[in-house]
Amino acid sequence: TKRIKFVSISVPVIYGNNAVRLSPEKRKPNTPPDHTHEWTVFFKPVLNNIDLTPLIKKVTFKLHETYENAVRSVEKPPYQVTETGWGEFEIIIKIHFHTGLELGISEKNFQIFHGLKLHPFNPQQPLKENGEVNSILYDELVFQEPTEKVFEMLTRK
Ligand code: SLL
Repeated sequence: TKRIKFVSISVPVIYGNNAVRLSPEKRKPNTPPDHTHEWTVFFKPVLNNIDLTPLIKKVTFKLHETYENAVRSVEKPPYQVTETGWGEFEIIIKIHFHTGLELGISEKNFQIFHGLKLHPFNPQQPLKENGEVNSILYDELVFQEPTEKVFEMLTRK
């Protein structure tokens, strides 16, 4: 398989979390009493017309050790995990590509460290009426000198 020299493809992605306080109505019978929030952490391409599924084998979300099965594995979109809890911690989001694809150089072990936010943290961001907190960030997946196959996957619409 040939690499396309001097070409690099950037795929814009967003990742992060939202969180809401657990109201008595939202609580399930098995929700631990010390859990105060429900949150969702996610990863996705910004553009809807970009399909990363032929490239991505799975996305793993590594939660704090206080969680059972701390490494959550998601094999197809939406790449996200919803949980309840009481504390903030760092989540490691790791994009695992299919092996045998011979991707470019830079995107191997693409890994993101996301600080889970449950409480309002940005004085510039107006508080939402429903109390929801969002911490959403932008990044780029860069495929440097992709193979022809990968180039084609990323550029067809
Ligand atoms: C802290 N650094 O000490 C943080 C750790 C851990 C959060 C927060 C619940 C886990 C569970 C949970 O929210 N853990 O009960 O399954 O503040």
